[in-house]
Amino acid sequence: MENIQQPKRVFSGVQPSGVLTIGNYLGAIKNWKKFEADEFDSIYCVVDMHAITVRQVPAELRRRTYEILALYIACGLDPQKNTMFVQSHVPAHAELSWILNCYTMFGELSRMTQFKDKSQKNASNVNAGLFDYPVLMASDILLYQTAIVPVGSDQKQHIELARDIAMRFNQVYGDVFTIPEGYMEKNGTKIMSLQEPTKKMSKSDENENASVGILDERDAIMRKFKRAVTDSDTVVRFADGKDGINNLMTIYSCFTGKSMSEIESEFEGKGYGDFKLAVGETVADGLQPVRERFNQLMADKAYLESIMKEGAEKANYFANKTLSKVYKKVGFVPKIR
Ligand code: AQP
Repeated sequence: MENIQQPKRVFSGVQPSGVLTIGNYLGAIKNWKKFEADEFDSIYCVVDMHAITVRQVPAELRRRTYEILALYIACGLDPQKNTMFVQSHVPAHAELSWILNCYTMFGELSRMTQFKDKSQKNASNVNAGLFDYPVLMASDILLYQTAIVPVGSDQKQHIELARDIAMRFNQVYGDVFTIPEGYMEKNGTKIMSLQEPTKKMSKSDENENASVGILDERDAIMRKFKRAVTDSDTVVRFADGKDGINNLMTIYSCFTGKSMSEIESEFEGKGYGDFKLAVGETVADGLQPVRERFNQLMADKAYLESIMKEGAEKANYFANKTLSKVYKKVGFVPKIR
Protein backbone atom coordinates (compact mmCIF):
# COMPACT_ATOMS: atom_id res chain seq x y z
CA MET A 1 0.00 0.00 0.00
CA GLU A 2 1.18 3.51 -0.80
CA ASN A 3 2.68 5.27 2.21
CA ILE A 4 0.69 8.50 2.56
CA GLN A 5 2.60 11.04 4.64
CA GLN A 6 0.66 13.19 7.09
CA PRO A 7 1.25 16.91 6.52
CA LYS A 8 3.53 18.45 9.14
CA ARG A 9 1.74 20.68 11.60
CA VAL A 10 3.03 24.27 11.79
CA PHE A 11 2.02 26.59 14.64
CA SER A 12 2.92 30.17 15.53
CA GLY A 13 1.38 33.30 16.99
CA VAL A 14 1.74 36.98 17.74
CA GLN A 15 0.64 38.93 20.82
CA PRO A 16 -1.82 41.79 20.28
CA SER A 17 0.34 43.86 22.63
CA GLY A 18 1.07 46.77 20.32
CA VAL A 19 1.40 47.83 16.73
CA LEU A 20 3.34 45.15 14.86
CA THR A 21 6.85 46.09 13.82
CA ILE A 22 8.94 45.10 10.84
CA GLY A 23 10.71 42.85 13.39
CA ASN A 24 7.53 40.81 13.85
CA TYR A 25 7.04 40.89 10.07
CA LEU A 26 10.54 39.83 8.98
CA GLY A 27 11.21 37.48 11.91
CA ALA A 28 7.84 35.77 11.80
CA ILE A 29 4.75 36.51 9.64
CA LYS A 30 6.50 37.05 6.28
CA ASN A 31 8.03 33.58 6.55
CA TRP A 32 4.77 31.77 7.20
CA LYS A 33 3.63 31.91 3.57
CA LYS A 34 6.00 29.10 2.57
CA PHE A 35 4.14 26.71 4.87
CA GLU A 36 1.06 26.93 2.66
CA ALA A 37 2.55 24.10 0.58
CA ASP A 38 0.70 20.78 0.68
CA GLU A 39 3.19 19.10 2.98
CA PHE A 40 2.23 21.40 5.86
CA ASP A 41 -0.90 22.09 7.87
CA SER A 42 -0.58 25.53 9.45
CA ILE A 43 -2.28 27.10 12.42
CA TYR A 44 -1.74 30.74 13.41
CA CYS A 45 -3.05 32.17 16.63
CA VAL A 46 -3.54 35.69 17.96
CA VAL A 47 -2.22 35.11 21.48
CA ASP A 48 -4.35 37.50 23.52
CA MET A 49 -3.88 35.50 26.73
CA HIS A 50 -0.13 36.09 26.50
CA ALA A 51 -0.69 39.81 25.97
CA ILE A 52 -2.32 40.33 29.38
CA THR A 53 0.89 39.33 31.18
CA VAL A 54 1.57 43.05 30.69
CA ARG A 55 -1.27 45.51 31.47
CA GLN A 56 -3.42 46.25 28.44
CA VAL A 57 -6.22 48.75 27.89
CA PRO A 58 -9.22 46.41 27.24
CA ALA A 59 -10.65 48.36 24.27
CA GLU A 60 -7.21 48.50 22.65
CA LEU A 61 -6.58 44.82 23.22
CA ARG A 62 -9.88 44.02 21.51
CA ARG A 63 -9.09 46.28 18.54
CA ARG A 64 -5.57 44.92 18.18
CA THR A 65 -6.84 41.36 18.21
CA TYR A 66 -8.84 42.15 15.05
CA GLU A 67 -5.87 44.04 13.65
CA ILE A 68 -3.45 41.16 14.03
CA LEU A 69 -5.83 38.77 12.34
CA ALA A 70 -6.27 41.29 9.52
CA LEU A 71 -2.49 41.64 9.30
CA TYR A 72 -1.98 37.89 8.97
CA ILE A 73 -4.17 38.02 5.88
CA ALA A 74 -2.80 41.34 4.62
CA CYS A 75 0.73 39.90 4.82
CA GLY A 76 -0.36 37.21 2.37
CA LEU A 77 -1.73 34.30 4.38
CA ASP A 78 -4.66 32.63 2.66
CA PRO A 79 -7.51 31.91 5.12
CA GLN A 80 -8.49 28.91 2.97
CA LYS A 81 -5.07 27.33 3.47
CA ASN A 82 -4.34 28.25 7.08
CA THR A 83 -6.30 28.00 10.30
CA MET A 84 -6.36 31.36 12.10
CA PHE A 85 -7.95 31.92 15.48
CA VAL A 86 -7.86 33.81 18.77
CA GLN A 87 -6.23 32.03 21.70
CA SER A 88 -8.93 32.85 24.30
CA HIS A 89 -11.53 31.22 22.02
CA VAL A 90 -9.96 27.82 22.70
CA PRO A 91 -10.14 27.03 26.46
CA ALA A 92 -7.80 24.04 26.08
CA HIS A 93 -4.80 26.43 26.03
CA ALA A 94 -5.44 27.44 29.64
CA GLU A 95 -6.42 23.91 30.64
CA LEU A 96 -3.29 22.25 29.27
CA SER A 97 -1.23 25.05 30.70
CA TRP A 98 -2.28 24.09 34.23
CA ILE A 99 -1.30 20.47 33.67
CA LEU A 100 2.05 21.41 32.16
CA ASN A 101 2.75 23.76 35.09
CA CYS A 102 2.97 20.62 37.16
CA TYR A 103 5.67 19.27 34.82
CA THR A 104 7.78 22.44 34.65
CA MET A 105 10.36 23.34 37.23
CA PHE A 106 10.55 26.69 39.01
CA GLY A 107 14.29 26.80 38.22
CA GLU A 108 13.64 26.36 34.49
CA LEU A 109 11.25 29.31 34.38
CA SER A 110 13.61 31.44 36.46
CA ARG A 111 16.26 31.09 33.76
CA MET A 112 14.12 32.52 30.94
CA THR A 113 15.75 35.69 29.64
CA GLN A 114 12.46 37.15 28.39
CA PHE A 115 11.07 36.93 31.94
CA LYS A 116 14.13 38.72 33.27
CA ASP A 117 13.88 41.44 30.58
CA LYS A 118 10.15 41.93 30.91
CA SER A 119 10.22 41.98 34.71
CA GLN A 120 12.78 44.75 34.53
CA LYS A 121 10.64 46.68 32.05
CA ASN A 122 7.47 46.16 34.12
CA ALA A 123 8.93 46.29 37.61
CA SER A 124 5.61 47.33 39.19
CA ASN A 125 3.75 44.32 37.75
CA VAL A 126 5.92 41.20 37.89
CA ASN A 127 2.91 38.88 37.97
CA ALA A 128 2.76 35.08 38.01
CA GLY A 129 1.49 35.09 34.40
CA LEU A 130 4.66 36.78 33.20
CA PHE A 131 6.69 34.08 34.95
CA ASP A 132 4.47 31.33 33.58
CA TYR A 133 4.32 32.70 30.00
CA PRO A 134 6.59 29.95 28.57
CA VAL A 135 4.31 27.19 29.91
CA LEU A 136 1.30 28.72 28.17
CA MET A 137 3.43 28.95 25.04
CA ALA A 138 4.41 25.28 25.40
CA SER A 139 0.70 24.45 25.67
CA ASP A 140 -0.10 26.48 22.54
CA ILE A 141 2.45 24.46 20.61
CA LEU A 142 1.93 20.99 22.08
CA LEU A 143 -1.89 21.02 21.88
CA TYR A 144 -1.70 20.84 18.09
CA GLN A 145 1.00 18.13 17.88
CA THR A 146 3.12 20.80 16.23
CA ALA A 147 6.27 19.78 14.36
CA ILE A 148 7.49 23.22 13.25
CA VAL A 149 7.32 26.59 15.06
CA PRO A 150 8.47 29.49 12.84
CA VAL A 151 9.61 32.31 15.15
CA GLY A 152 12.24 35.01 15.62
CA SER A 153 15.39 34.10 17.53
CA ASP A 154 14.16 35.76 20.75
CA GLN A 155 11.79 32.78 21.14
CA LYS A 156 14.49 30.11 20.87
CA GLN A 157 14.76 29.57 24.63
CA HIS A 158 10.99 29.17 24.97
CA ILE A 159 10.90 26.57 22.20
CA GLU A 160 13.71 24.65 23.93
CA LEU A 161 11.65 24.65 27.11
CA ALA A 162 8.53 23.44 25.25
CA ARG A 163 10.63 20.55 23.90
CA ASP A 164 11.94 19.71 27.37
CA ILE A 165 8.44 19.72 28.87
CA ALA A 166 7.13 17.51 26.06
CA MET A 167 9.98 15.03 26.43
CA ARG A 168 9.55 14.92 30.20
CA PHE A 169 5.82 14.23 29.84
CA ASN A 170 6.36 11.62 27.12
CA GLN A 171 8.95 9.85 29.23
CA VAL A 172 6.37 9.28 31.95
CA TYR A 173 3.25 8.62 29.85
CA GLY A 174 4.41 7.41 26.43
CA ASP A 175 4.16 9.24 23.11
CA VAL A 176 1.59 11.92 23.92
CA PHE A 177 3.21 15.01 22.35
CA THR A 178 5.05 15.55 19.09
CA ILE A 179 8.43 17.12 19.87
CA PRO A 180 8.41 20.52 18.12
CA GLU A 181 11.31 22.22 16.37
CA GLY A 182 11.83 25.95 16.04
CA TYR A 183 12.23 27.28 12.52
CA MET A 184 14.26 30.42 11.88
CA GLU A 185 15.30 32.03 8.63
CA LYS A 186 18.99 32.78 8.06
CA ASN A 187 18.30 36.51 7.88
CA GLY A 188 16.02 38.81 9.88
CA THR A 189 15.44 36.60 12.91
CA LYS A 190 16.44 39.47 15.17
CA ILE A 191 15.77 42.96 13.85
CA MET A 192 17.27 45.52 16.19
CA SER A 193 15.99 48.84 17.52
CA LEU A 194 16.77 51.79 15.22
CA GLN A 195 17.72 53.88 18.23
CA GLU A 196 19.64 51.29 20.29
CA PRO A 197 20.86 48.76 17.73
CA THR A 198 22.16 46.34 20.37
CA LYS A 199 18.58 45.89 21.60
CA LYS A 200 15.78 43.96 19.87
CA MET A 201 13.13 46.00 18.02
CA SER A 202 9.96 45.62 20.12
CA LYS A 203 6.38 46.66 19.52
CA SER A 204 6.10 47.81 23.13
CA ASP A 205 9.15 50.13 22.96
CA GLU A 206 8.11 53.54 24.24
CA ASN A 207 10.49 55.38 21.92
CA GLU A 208 8.51 55.60 18.69
CA ASN A 209 11.65 56.19 16.61
CA ALA A 210 13.06 52.85 17.77
CA SER A 211 10.69 50.71 15.72
CA VAL A 212 9.01 50.81 12.31
CA GLY A 213 5.41 49.63 12.35
CA ILE A 214 4.10 47.47 9.51
CA LEU A 215 1.29 50.02 9.18
CA ASP A 216 3.39 53.17 9.44
CA GLU A 217 2.81 55.81 6.76
CA ARG A 218 5.58 56.41 4.21
CA ASP A 219 6.57 59.73 5.82
CA ALA A 220 6.99 58.16 9.23
CA ILE A 221 9.03 55.29 7.78
CA MET A 222 11.35 57.69 5.94
CA ARG A 223 11.76 59.85 9.04
CA LYS A 224 12.56 56.91 11.32
CA PHE A 225 15.21 55.51 8.97
CA LYS A 226 16.72 58.95 8.52
CA ARG A 227 17.10 59.21 12.31
CA ALA A 228 18.42 55.66 12.74
CA VAL A 229 21.53 55.48 14.90
CA THR A 230 24.63 54.42 12.93
CA ASP A 231 28.35 55.00 13.64
CA SER A 232 31.15 57.46 12.93
CA ASP A 233 32.43 55.44 9.93
CA THR A 234 31.02 56.36 6.50
CA VAL A 235 31.26 53.10 4.59
CA VAL A 236 28.24 50.82 4.12
CA ARG A 237 29.67 47.44 5.06
CA PHE A 238 28.67 44.57 7.33
CA ALA A 239 31.20 44.30 10.15
CA ASP A 240 31.62 43.79 13.89
CA GLY A 241 30.88 46.90 15.90
CA LYS A 242 28.70 48.46 13.17
CA ASP A 243 25.45 47.35 14.81
CA GLY A 244 23.28 50.13 13.38
CA ILE A 245 24.49 49.66 9.80
CA ASN A 246 24.39 45.86 10.12
CA ASN A 247 20.76 46.15 11.17
CA LEU A 248 19.84 48.47 8.28
CA MET A 249 21.65 46.16 5.84
CA THR A 250 19.73 43.18 7.25
CA ILE A 251 16.41 44.98 6.80
CA TYR A 252 17.35 46.03 3.26
CA SER A 253 18.46 42.50 2.46
CA CYS A 254 15.18 40.99 3.75
CA PHE A 255 13.10 43.36 1.60
CA THR A 256 15.21 43.12 -1.59
CA GLY A 257 16.65 39.60 -1.39
CA LYS A 258 20.13 41.07 -1.97
CA SER A 259 23.16 39.62 -0.20
CA MET A 260 25.36 41.72 2.08
CA SER A 261 28.16 41.90 -0.51
CA GLU A 262 25.68 43.02 -3.21
CA ILE A 263 24.51 45.76 -0.87
CA GLU A 264 28.09 46.80 -0.14
CA SER A 265 28.79 47.11 -3.89
CA GLU A 266 25.54 49.00 -4.52
CA PHE A 267 26.48 51.67 -1.97
CA GLU A 268 30.20 51.87 -2.66
CA GLY A 269 31.26 55.52 -2.70
CA LYS A 270 27.90 56.63 -1.27
CA GLY A 271 27.33 57.87 2.26
CA TYR A 272 24.97 56.76 5.04
CA GLY A 273 22.42 59.42 4.00
CA ASP A 274 21.87 57.79 0.58
CA PHE A 275 21.76 54.35 2.12
CA LYS A 276 19.18 55.29 4.75
CA LEU A 277 17.02 56.89 2.07
CA ALA A 278 17.14 53.71 -0.02
CA VAL A 279 16.28 51.50 2.97
CA GLY A 280 13.35 53.77 3.87
CA GLU A 281 11.98 53.78 0.33
CA THR A 282 12.33 50.04 -0.08
CA VAL A 283 10.57 49.32 3.21
CA ALA A 284 7.79 51.83 2.48
CA ASP A 285 7.26 50.32 -1.02
CA GLY A 286 7.30 46.78 0.37
CA LEU A 287 4.75 47.53 3.07
CA GLN A 288 2.36 49.62 0.97
CA PRO A 289 0.31 46.68 -0.40
CA VAL A 290 0.10 45.23 3.12
CA ARG A 291 -1.28 48.52 4.45
CA GLU A 292 -3.82 48.81 1.65
CA ARG A 293 -5.09 45.27 2.10
CA PHE A 294 -5.17 45.75 5.88
CA ASN A 295 -7.42 48.81 5.54
CA GLN A 296 -9.86 46.89 3.34
CA LEU A 297 -9.97 43.99 5.80
CA MET A 298 -10.49 46.19 8.85
CA ALA A 299 -13.51 47.72 7.14
CA ASP A 300 -15.13 44.27 7.02
CA LYS A 301 -15.39 43.12 10.62
CA ALA A 302 -17.97 40.47 9.77
CA TYR A 303 -15.48 38.78 7.45
CA LEU A 304 -12.77 38.79 10.15
CA GLU A 305 -15.27 37.36 12.65
CA SER A 306 -16.20 34.57 10.26
CA ILE A 307 -12.52 33.60 10.05
CA MET A 308 -12.16 33.74 13.85
CA LYS A 309 -15.22 31.56 14.26
CA GLU A 310 -14.22 28.94 11.73
CA GLY A 311 -10.64 28.95 13.01
CA ALA A 312 -11.74 28.47 16.62
CA GLU A 313 -14.00 25.55 15.66
CA LYS A 314 -11.14 23.74 13.94
CA ALA A 315 -8.63 24.62 16.65
CA ASN A 316 -11.00 23.46 19.42
CA TYR A 317 -11.40 20.14 17.68
CA PHE A 318 -7.65 19.48 17.39
CA ALA A 319 -6.85 20.87 20.83
CA ASN A 320 -9.52 18.87 22.65
CA LYS A 321 -8.23 15.65 21.13
CA THR A 322 -4.82 16.23 22.70
CA LEU A 323 -6.28 17.53 25.96
CA SER A 324 -8.50 14.42 26.42
CA LYS A 325 -5.49 12.21 25.90
CA VAL A 326 -3.50 14.19 28.48
CA TYR A 327 -6.36 14.10 31.02
CA LYS A 328 -6.62 10.35 30.62
CA LYS A 329 -2.88 9.84 30.97
CA VAL A 330 -2.58 11.85 34.19
CA GLY A 331 -5.50 9.95 35.73
CA PHE A 332 -8.47 12.33 35.59
CA VAL A 333 -11.88 10.63 35.54
CA PRO A 334 -13.55 11.29 32.16
CA LYS A 335 -16.58 13.60 32.23
CA ILE A 336 -19.77 11.67 32.93
CA ARG A 337 -22.11 12.32 29.98
N1 AQP B 1 12.90 42.31 16.57
C1 AQP B 1 12.48 41.16 16.10
N2 AQP B 1 13.12 40.57 15.05
C2 AQP B 1 12.68 39.39 14.54
N3 AQP B 1 11.59 38.74 15.03
C3 AQP B 1 10.93 39.28 16.06
N4 AQP B 1 9.83 38.90 16.74
C4 AQP B 1 9.56 39.82 17.69
N5 AQP B 1 10.46 40.82 17.64
C5 AQP B 1 11.32 40.51 16.64
C6 AQP B 1 9.05 37.69 16.46
O1 AQP B 1 7.71 38.07 16.24
C7 AQP B 1 6.85 37.01 16.69
C8 AQP B 1 5.76 37.53 17.55
O2 AQP B 1 6.29 38.10 18.72
P1 AQP B 1 5.36 38.25 19.98
O3 AQP B 1 4.26 39.16 19.69
O4 AQP B 1 4.94 36.93 20.46
O5 AQP B 1 6.24 38.84 21.13
P2 AQP B 1 7.69 39.29 21.26
O6 AQP B 1 8.65 38.31 20.74
O7 AQP B 1 7.85 39.69 22.71
O8 AQP B 1 7.67 40.57 20.31
P3 AQP B 1 7.78 42.07 20.68
O9 AQP B 1 7.57 42.86 19.45
O10 AQP B 1 9.06 42.32 21.43
O11 AQP B 1 6.54 42.29 21.63
P4 AQP B 1 6.44 42.93 23.04
O12 AQP B 1 7.09 44.29 22.89
O13 AQP B 1 4.99 43.01 23.34
O14 AQP B 1 7.19 42.05 23.98
C9 AQP B 1 7.75 35.99 17.39
O15 AQP B 1 7.99 34.91 16.51
C10 AQP B 1 9.00 36.76 17.66
O16 AQP B 1 10.13 35.91 17.71
